[in-house]
Amino acid sequence: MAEKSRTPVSSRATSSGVETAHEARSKARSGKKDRVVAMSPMNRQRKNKSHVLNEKDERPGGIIKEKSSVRSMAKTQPPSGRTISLTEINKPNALSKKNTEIKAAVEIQNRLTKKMAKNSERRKQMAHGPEMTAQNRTQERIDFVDFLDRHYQVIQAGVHKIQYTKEEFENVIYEAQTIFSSEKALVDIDPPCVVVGDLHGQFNDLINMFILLGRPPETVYVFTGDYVDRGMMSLECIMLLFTYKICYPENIVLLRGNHEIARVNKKYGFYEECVTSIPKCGEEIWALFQRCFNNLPISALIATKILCMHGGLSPALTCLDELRNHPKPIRNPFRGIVNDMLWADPDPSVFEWKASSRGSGFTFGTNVIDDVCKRLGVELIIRAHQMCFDGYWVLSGRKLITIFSAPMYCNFYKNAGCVLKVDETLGIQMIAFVPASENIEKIIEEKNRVWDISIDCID
Ligand SMILES: [Mn+2]
Repeated sequence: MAEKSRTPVSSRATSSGVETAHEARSKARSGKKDRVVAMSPMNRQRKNKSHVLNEKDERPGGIIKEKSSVRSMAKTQPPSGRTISLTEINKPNALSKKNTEIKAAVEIQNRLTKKMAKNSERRKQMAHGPEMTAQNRTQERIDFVDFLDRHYQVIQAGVHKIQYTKEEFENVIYEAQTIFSSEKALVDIDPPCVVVGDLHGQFNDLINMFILLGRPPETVYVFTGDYVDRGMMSLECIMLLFTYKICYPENIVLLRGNHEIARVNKKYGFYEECVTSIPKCGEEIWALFQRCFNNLPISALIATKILCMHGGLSPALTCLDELRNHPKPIRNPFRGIVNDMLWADPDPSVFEWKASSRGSGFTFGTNVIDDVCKRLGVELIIRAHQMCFDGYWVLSGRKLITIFSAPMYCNFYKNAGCVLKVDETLGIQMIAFVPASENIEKIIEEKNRVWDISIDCID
């Protein structure tokens, strides 16, 4: 169990090692339930139904209940006081590293330098649009690595927005767009990697995740979309992710979600955030983002066996090559394979296909999941798009997993967030981020959250 549950998180970011489920249970029995964070889906749902944020009674901490063989839980104890303190952020290397790890890091760095050189060469060769050329002529490029660091430095209690200049927006959007437009609609990627679900502007949670699981290029990420809307810090999320894409294009995949569509994010928060927090040119920057979003890839394929997308399946998805070669940019999709894949939801009660109550895309039954996996030769579908209280939902004999990575969604739900870690042999670990139960009111108030980690393994 302990072996299965070991991750870079437990070895890097924790001081007290791995606690077994048995230990967690006995601790819970003895009344120390403050740090035991996972609970059964049933219990969590029951609790969440009657909770609003200001209630002072029991928080979404609970006792681990092993429900089935699918669910073997272990708990890693984070270092005490796991807030994102500035000291920790500024000293990522304080986490003890063995020599071998340092060597590995140097190798990664060397590989990365080569990739970066290759990529910048590719960018230079690419034909830029007229605006792009004007942009390059008139403006100095920003130092993207410094720019990345700034995102970690400014996050502290009381700082909830980052002020970007117009030049920074333009630089990041144009550079990112150039890279996205050179990617296929279906991106092939090798494991190991971490697959992440909806973020919805929860920037502090995103930063927390990078600190806990490693930042690109050290850890490779596949994000499945919905970076913007709902949350307060969509701009920070998208600017950080785009900058990672610019710096390490081979180590991070950013897929499109249904909220990376103009008609959606005009309505659900992103447009508002742009016009209120960017002086004078908010509308213009919002429009630039939309043009960039049109170039985002739709789907990722990990080691030819795990297919990732934001929403789900489409009746038009009959062949992966067709999807791979789908032309981009894709402006304002409202029907067809791309639209379906951004909007669809699984529903075990549906036989085959049914028009979605969302007003776009379909819901599909488990027989569709089985058929599509067989037809496309994939073993697993990973999608996001629906909030789950445990952060994940496994369907159809492990053929489809839903993940949702915005814990305490909208500061209203008491859900966990979850990401999936895919190893070289395509083993999957679910890493759930559960808001800690101590001082939760204070944490919410300061918009700085704490994640405890629980790790589920599935066979
Ligand atoms: Mn969505």
